[in-house]
Amino acid sequence: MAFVSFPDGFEWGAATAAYQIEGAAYEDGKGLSIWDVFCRQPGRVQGGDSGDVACDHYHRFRDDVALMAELGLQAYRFSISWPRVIPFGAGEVNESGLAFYDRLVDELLAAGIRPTPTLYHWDLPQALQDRGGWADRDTALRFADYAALIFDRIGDRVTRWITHNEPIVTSMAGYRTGVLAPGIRDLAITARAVHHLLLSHGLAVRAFRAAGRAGEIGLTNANTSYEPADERPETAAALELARDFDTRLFHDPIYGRGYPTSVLRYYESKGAPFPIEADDLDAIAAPTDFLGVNLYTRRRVLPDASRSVGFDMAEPTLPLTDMGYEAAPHALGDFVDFVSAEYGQPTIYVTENGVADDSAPVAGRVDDQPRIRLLRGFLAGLAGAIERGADVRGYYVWSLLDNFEWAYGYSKRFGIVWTDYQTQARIPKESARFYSEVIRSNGVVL
Ligand code: IFM
Repeated sequence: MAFVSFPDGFEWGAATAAYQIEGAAYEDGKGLSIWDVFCRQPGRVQGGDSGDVACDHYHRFRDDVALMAELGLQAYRFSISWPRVIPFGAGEVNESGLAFYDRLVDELLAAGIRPTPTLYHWDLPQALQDRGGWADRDTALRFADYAALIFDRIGDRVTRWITHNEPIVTSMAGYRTGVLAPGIRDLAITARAVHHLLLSHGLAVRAFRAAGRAGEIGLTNANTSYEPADERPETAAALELARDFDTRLFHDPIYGRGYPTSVLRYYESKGAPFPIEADDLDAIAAPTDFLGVNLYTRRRVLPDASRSVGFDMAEPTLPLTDMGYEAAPHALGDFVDFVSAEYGQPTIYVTENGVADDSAPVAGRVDDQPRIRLLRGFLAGLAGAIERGADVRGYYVWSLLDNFEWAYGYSKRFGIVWTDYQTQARIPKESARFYSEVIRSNGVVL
């Protein structure tokens, strides 16, 4: 048995998102989001599920914060529902919605837990989607207004902000493959969405600096740790292409490098140019304070000349989790090594990492050993990356609670706390106890 410790002051948290846990989809003046609409379209979400009630966190947040405190959490990442606070995305502000986030922030602070809000975790006001959503440049401008409103309202108490959660998923799954809301499949619209998402991030960062609030702000993306499937030089080239289309597409512009040429060429060759206007790239590169890293797995890359992108993914070789992801404990440390070296050792928070595992209660106990095993490995890898020089300051497990897993409905359970969707009872799983001990000892036993 070995004990791997984390640096003093390392911060341990858990993450959730508004649509996945809040419920109260039609209460207190909240406007419609694209997810309210998407869930009602037949065949879009497994089991016809929706976030109408979800974990009912909107009504139970005080109990949930008390549970976080019992677990010893030091930080809590949640998202703000844009249509809850600005029902039509622009214009009229919903005071009851703002008051909810006021109360949540106060409750967290009273429990000694750092609030870490994400401004956008996929629930765009439907009124903005009706005008084109992220394909429309105006959405980026409205996002900056919304961000300024939130900075103004809770910026006196919040010291860590995330602009967007996973713009790669918002754009690719929302507008290219159409598996997530708004369910569009169009490459030209995807290119516009990518650019306007990043632009909105940059404009929000500028609004944050203009507001003169203390604290740090950054963007969180979804990442995969790519590995070459074999030792051939053409595989090494394919690996770099995969990184261009994934990590670099969303990180290079943030770090002032513009879009990767390979990606721009691909989109242009398909008649889907990025709608870049003067000053956009400067706005997108507005200096941030940290990089948020979400990571769940690795993928192995192969060259594939028959595909216009020039690469493909090899078949998995590791056991799969309930999400069908390879159980690759080394992936987190590997990715952090890569991204840290690639962008000059930025400050990093791991803003999501976790495991889908459907271990269920037996006599009131949820013994989710597969999750614990994988979390242990992820954390050991992360400690290694820190040891090798990455500036990682904190980690948020995904997720605090089992919740609405988007197109999978309630069929996937990522929580360290079991949610009984019938009674809304919460049962901390064995992984919650494991995580509490990680926090208490600031390290992990291997
Ligand atoms: O549930 C999602 C979350 O909303 C975004 N990142 C990945 C999680 C697990 O799939």
